[in-house]
Amino acid sequence: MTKTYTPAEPIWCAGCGDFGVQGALERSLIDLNIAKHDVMILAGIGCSGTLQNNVGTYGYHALHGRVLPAATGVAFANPDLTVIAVGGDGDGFAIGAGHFVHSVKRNPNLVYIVMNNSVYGLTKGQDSPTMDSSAAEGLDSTRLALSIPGASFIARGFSRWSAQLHELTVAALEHTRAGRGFAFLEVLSPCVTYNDTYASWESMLDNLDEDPDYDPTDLSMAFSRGVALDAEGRMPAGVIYRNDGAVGKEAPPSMAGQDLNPAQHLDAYRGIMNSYAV
Ligand SMILES: Cc1ncc(C[n+]2csc(CCOP(=O)(O)OP(=O)(O)O)c2C)c(N)n1
Ligand code: SF4
Ligand SMILES: [Mg+2]
Repeated sequence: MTKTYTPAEPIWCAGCGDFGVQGALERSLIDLNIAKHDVMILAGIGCSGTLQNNVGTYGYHALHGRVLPAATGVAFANPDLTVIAVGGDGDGFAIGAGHFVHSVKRNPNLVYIVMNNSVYGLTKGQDSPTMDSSAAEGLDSTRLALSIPGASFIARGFSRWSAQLHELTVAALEHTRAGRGFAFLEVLSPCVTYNDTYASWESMLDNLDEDPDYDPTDLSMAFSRGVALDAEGRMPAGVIYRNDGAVGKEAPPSMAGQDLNPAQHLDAYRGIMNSYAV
């Protein structure tokens, strides 16, 4: 029984980028002084999703591709929780792509961390939507998110750049906890077993956080920089876009906060039941 309440040890291969993502998340929750019982981590299916097993907060393992609807439900049902959805690039941008688009658009108050390794790790190495292959160029999720009306926070980290990843995780949590909505953090998190991209990704990244001329509150600058970098075979890291005036989607009245005294609805219930009577 005790095991149920004890976080598991990571099962990732030695060198997997997901260790860095978990470390940054735990450190950020500690730095922001958020109690475990005020956090819920929800995960999709994949090597990345097992992060949820390792952290002693509330947790939920959703169906593959369905972590965002579940997380939105949690955020609406209990707005006092800090809700964090995690998953892989297959989970988020293949089977779950529709949910990703509409979550960015609706802007619920939750953090979404995608561990992008450009491969299906758990199922042993199939191409994912972000993989550059001979068949097709990989999708850039940050530019997809930028194109969706309502986008309020878009950032990219790299699991090897731990100091920046920590800062980005804190910034994402702060965005959501301030009620500004959906904070999307894509972390380049290499899979050493099926797609080891540590060296190639490091050489491709342009760290926007170190560029004094880059303004992350300027949507058109975010787009044009992303497109220009892509043309050079490169990609941005850091806070790509931030709307500090955004307002997270209002939760409908919380079930937990409602007076559920059945007596007050008795006449309505009787009316409904009577309407079925023959
Ligand atoms: C509905 C459904 N379809 C397919 C699968 C098989 N499946 C499990 S994980 C996965 C992809 C994992 O890739 P990703 O989301 O990138 O996570 P990673 O393992 O790379 O972290 C697939 C296709 C499943 N579990 N459920
Ligand atoms: S298979 Fe890849 S993604 Fe999965 S744990 Fe190993 S290194 Fe990480
Ligand atoms: Mg993956």
